[in-house]
Amino acid sequence: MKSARTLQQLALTVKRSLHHSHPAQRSAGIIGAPFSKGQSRGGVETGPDKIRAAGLVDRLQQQGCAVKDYGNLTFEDIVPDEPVRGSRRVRAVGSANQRLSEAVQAVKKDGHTAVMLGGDHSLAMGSIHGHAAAVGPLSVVWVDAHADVNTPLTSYTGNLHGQPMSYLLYELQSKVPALPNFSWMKPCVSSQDLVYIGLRDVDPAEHHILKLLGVKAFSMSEVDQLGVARVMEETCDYLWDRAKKPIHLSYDIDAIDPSVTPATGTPVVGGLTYREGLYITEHLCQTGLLSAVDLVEVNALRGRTEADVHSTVSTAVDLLLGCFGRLREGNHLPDYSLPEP
Ligand SMILES: [Mn+2]
Repeated sequence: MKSARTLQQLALTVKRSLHHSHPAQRSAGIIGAPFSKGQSRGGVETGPDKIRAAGLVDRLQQQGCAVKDYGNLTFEDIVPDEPVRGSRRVRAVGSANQRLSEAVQAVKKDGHTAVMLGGDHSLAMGSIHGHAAAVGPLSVVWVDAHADVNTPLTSYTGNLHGQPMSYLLYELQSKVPALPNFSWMKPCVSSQDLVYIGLRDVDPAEHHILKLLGVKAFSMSEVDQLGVARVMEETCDYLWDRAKKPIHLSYDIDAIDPSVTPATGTPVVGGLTYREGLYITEHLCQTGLLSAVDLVEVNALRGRTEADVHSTVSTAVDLLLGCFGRLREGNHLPDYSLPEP
């Protein structure tokens, strides 16, 4: 009886300390990936510097998060880079992602939560590959208007930012042709360890793939039906049913409604509200399992006004702060003491 009570108390203490785990215990390792060749619109390569200029590093530090900024990666210009099986800039995308994968591995080995600032969403290949290479099997939470799971053979556009998940999933390997500069790339995600949130623009082939593999997806219909709190509860229940693995959050800014984040390459109406978008980050942060975050597709040249760009970039910063412990109820550092009169 006595020991049962002690155990119960211990469990309670552990639960409390988990719930109150402080952001100061986290550290962010930031990698800028100014890369835009996974799609055809210029401007997305300025994303990392725009997000930094909005004060990301200072604001993370102010909330008690240790930060190491690894700077921007540089990518070689590869010419010629003729289309392969209809896919464009394949060599540049393959080479950039190999570099990014190595950079993410280094950040993970230094013990940080990796933060990859894109750049377009083709960068998720290198980011997730590097993350998995460093820590082992992952849970992937993909927040996006699009599923980005076309194969090179199903893509309408030939843009690799619409294809990264097809290269990453074990189950699709027989459907993906060998491409130049991709020999380093090995699939590393099981379709049962992937959850989509925010989908509302899914191609027929992508929809077929999601159904064929039984991928868990909360489209905007499910967000409407269940509410974001239930979506996040079910997301974690589903992912943890097998094992509590490190979480890779791949956040495309176009998941948020274009009324809030218009400065992006492929905006789609009917997206997540600012509050829903933020809630996803708060919830994943509180799991204590968030191990890497991508924030991609911020494109300052796609905003019509300065206000468009500001709203998009500041939302991106807020999402990242949410990933590192910022709470809307307020935060204070653990050593805070009230001034004595
Ligand atoms: Mn995307």
